[in-house]
Amino acid sequence: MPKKGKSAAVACEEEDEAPLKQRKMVRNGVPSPLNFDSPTSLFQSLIAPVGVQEFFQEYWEKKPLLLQRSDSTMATYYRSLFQLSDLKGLCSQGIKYDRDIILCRCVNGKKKVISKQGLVNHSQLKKDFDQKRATIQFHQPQRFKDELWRIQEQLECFFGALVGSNVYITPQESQGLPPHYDDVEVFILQLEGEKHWRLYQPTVPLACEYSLEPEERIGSPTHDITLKAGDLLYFPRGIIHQADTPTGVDHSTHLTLSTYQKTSWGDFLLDVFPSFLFDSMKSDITLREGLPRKLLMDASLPPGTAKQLSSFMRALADRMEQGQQELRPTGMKRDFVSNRLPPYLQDDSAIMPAGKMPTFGDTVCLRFVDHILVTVEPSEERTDEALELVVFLLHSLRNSRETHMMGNDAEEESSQGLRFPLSHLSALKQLQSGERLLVANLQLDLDSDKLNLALSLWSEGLLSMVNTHDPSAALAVFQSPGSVTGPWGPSCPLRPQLPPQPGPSHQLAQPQFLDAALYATSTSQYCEA
Ligand SMILES: O=C(O)CCC(=O)C(=O)O
Ligand SMILES: [Mn+2]
Repeated sequence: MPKKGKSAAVACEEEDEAPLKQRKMVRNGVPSPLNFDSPTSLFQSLIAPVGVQEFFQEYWEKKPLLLQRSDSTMATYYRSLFQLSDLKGLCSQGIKYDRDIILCRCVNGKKKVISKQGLVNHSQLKKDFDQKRATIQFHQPQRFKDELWRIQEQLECFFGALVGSNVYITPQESQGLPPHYDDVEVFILQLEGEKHWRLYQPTVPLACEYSLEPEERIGSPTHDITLKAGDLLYFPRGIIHQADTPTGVDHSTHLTLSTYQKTSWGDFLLDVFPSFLFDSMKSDITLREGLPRKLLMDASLPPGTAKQLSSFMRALADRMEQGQQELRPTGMKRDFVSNRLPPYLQDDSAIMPAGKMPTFGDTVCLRFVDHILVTVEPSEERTDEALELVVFLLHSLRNSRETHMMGNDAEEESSQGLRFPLSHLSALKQLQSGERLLVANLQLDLDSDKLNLALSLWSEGLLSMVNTHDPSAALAVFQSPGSVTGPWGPSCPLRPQLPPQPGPSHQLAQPQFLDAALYATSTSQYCEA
């Protein structure tokens, strides 16, 4: 989300996007010690007094960081994020076992799931909590709690990766989960009461899968810590851990923020390599030569196969290094953009087209720049002879907050975005860099393309006008060679007739007035929760 107070080249701010009041106060009146001015300032305030640079140098993916605050403002704020007493209201909203809540308890080193089905009844939940001393694991509370939505949305901008969360509420003298490690980087925020944590040396550093680890394999703890309300603990994926609520503490509530699941170099390579190889086959005949006859029928591969493959790989590596071929991490990009939280906004109208339609003389810039990704992908109309590439501008403006991180594959339902010919890539990069520029100065050959691009982005709610119309710029375009009649002249197929009607919330205001002349076609039907 664009922010106020940045340099003109980067910031392209609008009054309506984040009222100042919201930045300073939580809606229920609890002052926020977090700084929401930018994704970096938010992260900085989350891990203060440690600095961002120090964090990434010393701790990230390396070792745990414990921040003991003894700060009543922080404790009050953390408590406001989620507390045991919130469950009553949440139960009345129709939360379900399994999907939203799991009840579990660690007994003799084993996880016992106290399974229930259907809707959660608050008095039953309370009974299981008090009498069975079950831990309540609440999934993805940012779906219900605005302040968590606000925090996680900013963290997703900061990391450029999905950020999920779980709340764990554990009664006195109880433990919910046996020793295990997770496949995510975690930030544990102690919201209520106290929790005793033991951390152990990883058996699989930077693990890429969740796993239980039997007590006899974990050795003695490297860290033995008690978190109090307002404290924060970070540890990398793979660190073995277990936690219990000590005697004398009524209950513990903590929030686990998690990120960087499947965001490793290996995952990136898995994403880019198939398309890279596919593209290379177009130009390298040796990759298209046939396998030895019946190779697949042998129980083991013939000698020399691995050598042959490794020589292909070396040639591919050289090719990659020369940089002639674009690397396309399309799967990861699409997964992120289509599953992340939408911008934190109180009012859906903020994502509707803003102000009047742009013209050549307008200075414009992208809105919600942190929520926009550009991908280069093969056109669906690809042929064997030539690989036609197209550009997609994908965004998360209309993603569903209600299903965030709930495992529904949003991408299948909607590949949100606008599709452009490859010739539009430079202009899109220009805009994506945060630059404010005249529509007339977009890096495209044809004036009609410049205007089409501006109009399609504006219709999608992604473009805002920075200044009032500049008639001299418009005149310059009217008079430029190749522009015979001007943008709205009689021969222009793009002449606007009606401004688009904003649809109901979560629906795209279709740029119907652009009809067939518009290259950009929305591929999105938008997620309806
Ligand atoms: O509270 C617990 O029992 C464990 C919580 C946990 O494993 C986590 O937050 O990752
Ligand atoms: Mn865990």
